[in-house]
Amino acid sequence: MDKGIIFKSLSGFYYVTDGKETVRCRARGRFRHENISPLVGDYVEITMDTKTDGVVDKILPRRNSFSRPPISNIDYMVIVVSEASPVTDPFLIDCMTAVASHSNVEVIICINKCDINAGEKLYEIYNKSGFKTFKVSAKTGAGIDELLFALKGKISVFTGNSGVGKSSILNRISPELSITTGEISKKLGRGRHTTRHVELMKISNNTFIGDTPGFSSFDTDRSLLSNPAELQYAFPDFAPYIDLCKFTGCSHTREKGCAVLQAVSNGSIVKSRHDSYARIYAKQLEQYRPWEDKKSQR
Ligand SMILES: Nc1nc2c(ncn2[C@@H]2O[C@H](COP(=O)(O)OP(=O)(O)OP(=O)(O)O)[C@@H](O)[C@H]2O)c(=O)[nH]1
Ligand SMILES: [Mg+2]
Ligand SMILES: [Zn+2]
Repeated sequence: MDKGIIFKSLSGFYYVTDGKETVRCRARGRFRHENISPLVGDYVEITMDTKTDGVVDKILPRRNSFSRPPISNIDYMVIVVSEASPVTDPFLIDCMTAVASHSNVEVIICINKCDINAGEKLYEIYNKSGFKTFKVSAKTGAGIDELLFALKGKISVFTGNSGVGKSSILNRISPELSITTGEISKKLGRGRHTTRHVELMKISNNTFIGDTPGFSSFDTDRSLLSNPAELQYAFPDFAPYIDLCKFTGCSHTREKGCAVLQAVSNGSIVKSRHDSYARIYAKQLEQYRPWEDKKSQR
């Protein structure tokens, strides 16, 4: 094998597959000197040392990368949510969609536990806002085939609040994975999350899915605390109205005659989406330090 994708990183070794074989690799010392770490999701060139072991020589350009969880080249961020216990707060979903948008990752909303609660409220919000939205049940298997079909040939990462059923859906997709799942409430003293490390599971030839522990660990600070003027572009459902808004530098939060606010009041933009935008915007204004923003130092 001379090239492949890193699907697992453990104790300083990178596990590379070309879809057929797996090679356990070290990274060239050069990477450490240049302060670069190979990431799960990286496409790499390798040199074989023995039949089973090799060295990562080169990391091909990444289309995106995250530090928490450490992963790259994601096609889809699958935000797993639920209206059964634990109920997902739309504000958290909107933070994640903004992060995804900033990082050039497409979003899929996956409403799980539909055997207990059909998730109509969340479906209404996200389907209407233009996101691919699926209703599934890891327990009964309902909707899982449709979800899987959408993920074919892509690298996807599951994120979502702890206990929402990310690992359970993966087990339903591929029972032989046997990922540990569990009730958070019962795990006293052993840490909150069941899922700890990041690994891409190979579902079929070019289809990979990564499980991650709850929302809190996803890389949110980088994009959410950046320039407030850019936040509007992280809400793709606002796009047609941003173009119509005639005020330069409009915050779309209180200006009279703002086209975005008008779209919210006539129902073209879902109100909870705009509420989240305004909440993140206010937080950004509080913390924004223009003199620390590289782009404004030009
Ligand atoms: N009724 C029902 N229960 C589910 C469903 N999916 C998952 N569960 C249960 O919800 C609990 C949590 O599921 P996990 O798959 O561990 O949740 P997770 O999102 O991976 O949680 P973390 O790894 O902590 O982030 C388990 O007890 C599952 O059996 C579902 O579709 N219906
Ligand atoms: Mg899990
Ligand atoms: Zn406006």
